[in-house]
Amino acid sequence: MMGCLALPLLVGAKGPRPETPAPRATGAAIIQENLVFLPGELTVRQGTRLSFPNRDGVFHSVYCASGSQTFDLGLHATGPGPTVVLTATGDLEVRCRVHRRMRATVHVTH
Ligand SMILES: [Cu+2]
Repeated sequence: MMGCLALPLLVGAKGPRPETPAPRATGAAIIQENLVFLPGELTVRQGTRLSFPNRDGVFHSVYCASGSQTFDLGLHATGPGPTVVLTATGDLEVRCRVHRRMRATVHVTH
């Protein structure tokens, strides 16, 4: 009679271990919708490419004038939006030139 060959070969195939560090150079997004940044606060790792999709039917203009890194991504219409690579650790306050109340805080960590 044939034996059962279903051997327990799944050892070590359970996905990432808890101590596995987060991958580098990942992407993240802050969505612009209903005239706010979503999320309004975000923590990412240094090297992250941050994108700003625009889901509104109006232009937005993303910039950061102070903090650990400054940038001005300009006006952009509805669509995938501009991106920026966060090269420095620290805190950033992202704002929109068109809508002064739009603000988001980004924490960039090692
Ligand atoms: Cu805006």
